[in-house]
Amino acid sequence: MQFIHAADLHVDSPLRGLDDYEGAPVARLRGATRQALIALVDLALERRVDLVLLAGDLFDGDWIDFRTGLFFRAQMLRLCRAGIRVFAVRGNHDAASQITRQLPALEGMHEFSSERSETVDLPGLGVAIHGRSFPQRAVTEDLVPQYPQPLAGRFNIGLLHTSLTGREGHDSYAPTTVETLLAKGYDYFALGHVHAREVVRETAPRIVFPGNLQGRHARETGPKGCELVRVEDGVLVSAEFVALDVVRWHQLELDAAGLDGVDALARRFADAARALAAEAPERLHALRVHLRGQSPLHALEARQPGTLAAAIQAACQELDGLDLWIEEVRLALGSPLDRATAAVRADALGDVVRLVDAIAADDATLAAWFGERLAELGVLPQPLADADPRKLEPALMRALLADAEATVLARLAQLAASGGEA
Ligand SMILES: [Mn+2]
Repeated sequence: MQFIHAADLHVDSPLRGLDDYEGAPVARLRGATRQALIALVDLALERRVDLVLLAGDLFDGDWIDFRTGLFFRAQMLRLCRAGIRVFAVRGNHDAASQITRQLPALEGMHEFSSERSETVDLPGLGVAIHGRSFPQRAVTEDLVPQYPQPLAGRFNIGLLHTSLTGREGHDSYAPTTVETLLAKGYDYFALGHVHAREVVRETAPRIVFPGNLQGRHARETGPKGCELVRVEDGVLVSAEFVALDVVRWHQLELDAAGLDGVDALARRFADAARALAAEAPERLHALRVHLRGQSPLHALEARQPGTLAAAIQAACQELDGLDLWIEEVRLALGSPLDRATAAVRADALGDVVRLVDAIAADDATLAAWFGERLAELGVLPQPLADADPRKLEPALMRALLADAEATVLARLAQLAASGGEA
């Protein structure tokens, strides 16, 4: 008996803000959640699995129109026609209360009740599946104690959308603990909700978050896909991760140390990008580039803002045979000035360094200063939406501040060198 376990498909996730990016492959990015679902169904058919288990957040939220639901149903129909049964629970994003449109049920696909947990017994396969859907978005209680007892003589699977004991970047929903899961006496927990893949427990029972099927933005990096599990005579004999993503997101860290100009930067970027895309050359790779370190590059950027991002875009043009898109280039370049020496100067250079030190004195002062500056800007455009001071990490604010300082100092130094008034 073989089954696929996937979760967090977020089909037709809107990927807001893409239109603000120049040259973004918008259609391919927006279509990626659909293509990944097609790949999942292809895999199920190829491997002739018996079951497909979907652990919630099949959809991102209420469908804009019926097309999302019809597309999803057509894919499930491909499985059902091949005799593959589908079992699903709803999570916080597609809770019963969230989806207002409905389509005729599909014979062969079972969606677990949102009112109570229930068991589907499949004696022919020697499997029992236990599950419950979220009735509304915010499920605050532990659902596991109400899950049914395991059935004797079956491989018992618990299908559950949960944040478990809490995971960074994920709201706490249907919280529970590994101990509570163990006490249940099941053989496998097919979890959903956490978008980063995590094998919480290897075996007896195996507890897995497969991660989402397709990364949706630069914070959902690396391979995304599903679990393919084989059970023989009631015993799990193999479990493997299969990547199904069509767009792969990366955060590429580039050290600018030792780079003296745009040519050197382009070469360093090209080498790093080639290495990164080599793992899966057939996919579209979306990169957020972080350029860090102390380098004369910061002076180039200060003189002509946009130079470094353009150098990276230019390098990208020459990478034939690789499917790459630069989502964003973030700069955190250090000032080559000796800050300690600059801080005691009586001129404008000293003023800048002392001001930055005062702002960055502690996290609270830093957050308050960023809050005031951002408030002055009013509503932020979408690419800057995560610059909301309530969401910013102190480390990121310090990096932004250091970058701004480097820019100002470089301009001041330039003015001084050309004999202008600083
Ligand atoms: Mn999700």
